Amino acid sequence: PAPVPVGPVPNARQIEWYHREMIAFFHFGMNTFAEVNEGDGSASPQLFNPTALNCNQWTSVLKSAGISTAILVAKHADGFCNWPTAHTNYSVKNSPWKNGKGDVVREFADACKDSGIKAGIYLGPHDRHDSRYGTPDYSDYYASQLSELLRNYGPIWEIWWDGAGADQITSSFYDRWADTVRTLQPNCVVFGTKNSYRYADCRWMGNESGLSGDPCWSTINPGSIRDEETHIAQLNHGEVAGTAYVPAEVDVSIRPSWFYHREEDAQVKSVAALWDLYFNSVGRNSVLLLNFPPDKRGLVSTIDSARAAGLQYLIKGTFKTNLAAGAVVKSLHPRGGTYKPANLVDNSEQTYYATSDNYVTDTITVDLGKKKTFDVLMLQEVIELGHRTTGWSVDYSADGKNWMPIPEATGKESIGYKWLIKFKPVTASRVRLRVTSGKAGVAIHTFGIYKQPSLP
Ligand code: OTN
Repeated sequence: PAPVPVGPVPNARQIEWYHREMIAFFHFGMNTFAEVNEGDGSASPQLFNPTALNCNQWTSVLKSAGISTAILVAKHADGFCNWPTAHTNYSVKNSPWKNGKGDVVREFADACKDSGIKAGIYLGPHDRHDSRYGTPDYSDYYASQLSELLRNYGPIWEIWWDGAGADQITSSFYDRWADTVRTLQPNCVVFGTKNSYRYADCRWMGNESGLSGDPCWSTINPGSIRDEETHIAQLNHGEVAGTAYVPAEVDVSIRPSWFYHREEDAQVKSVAALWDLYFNSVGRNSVLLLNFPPDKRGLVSTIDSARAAGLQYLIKGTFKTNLAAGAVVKSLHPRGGTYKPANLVDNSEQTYYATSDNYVTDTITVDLGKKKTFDVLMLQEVIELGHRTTGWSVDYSADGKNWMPIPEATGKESIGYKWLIKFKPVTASRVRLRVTSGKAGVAIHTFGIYKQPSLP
């Protein structure tokens, strides 16, 4: 029989979300033209006038970056709406762009649809323009806008409820708004913060620098999301005994700021920095939400797109070949049946290795048949069965007798959807995974070792 799940487990939205691995964020709006990061809501709609907006260019950047999901800021805290909403005059319809006939959300949604990219929406709960902010009338206003966006632009894959400045938005606001989301778009993932904690499919991870915790559990106590100021460490690491399954989404910008500023053209993250970022987010059981701020033309800078393509080159080049594929794998406590040790290296997520129910620890030895050099390690648990393993280390051997630890892969705790580690290249004919503690028997579908290509 199959192993029984332990603790909180992901819902269908979360399982799909994890598999996206990387999401693009597009911060574009009045702030792009006012050249600020958080406008106070007083900038004139006359300022909004992209000269060459082309969302197909945005999606082509994502294609070369291997990113298949994107979230657009429809309204940031300055309150300016990127679509011609019926519910305020503070929008593109009063701008000179396309004589007020333009709709950034439409162009974004259409470009995503045409390129097979899933589209999500950031609709800022905080609003510094609308005088109703924080009142029951604001709840109506926001709900109406949410309905417009969720009814008229096709499938919306994720809704982003930024907690910034949103403390006046109580849980009753979110009860209503979540009802709108669930009714109109049942499959929509919710990024929840503060008082929207009850609806969160994914959580903020506690900083905007792209650094998830080690360990990073998908489980957390909901109160840690609600009371984020005093629970930054819990957001960053998750909580191994947390009562809810709310994994971390890592929001970080490819530039210092969320919105475009020409002065930052020299500060776009390097490919090497993005590679570290990838390991510190995707490689730590989290999803990376990487921001590309389009400029005043309405285009993503070629600097940003080249760096993102460089990251994809490294991802593809590294993970194309699991050097453990086809190796002979043996373990101390196999469950038997279809849960074979060899499933760890068969490049399939459908099959997995499991221990017998009597064991939460194990030693799994991978015989590569000959010496191989590698500098990256990947582990993937069967997330549908909950977080199981809570302690693990990886060692290698060049002769099959003497085992050497990989220091970076020693004394690790969480695994989850994906755990990646990079280290100085080692050459070995055998590698072993020692599972030293767990909440339940091992259930891992992938053990991978890889060699990084050199930086592009
Ligand atoms: O000044 N801030 O609002 C701020 C500065 C640095 C890091 C975070 C924040 S706000 C924070 O943003 C998160 C997304 O990055 C989440 O939405 C949190 O709920 C919010 O409080």
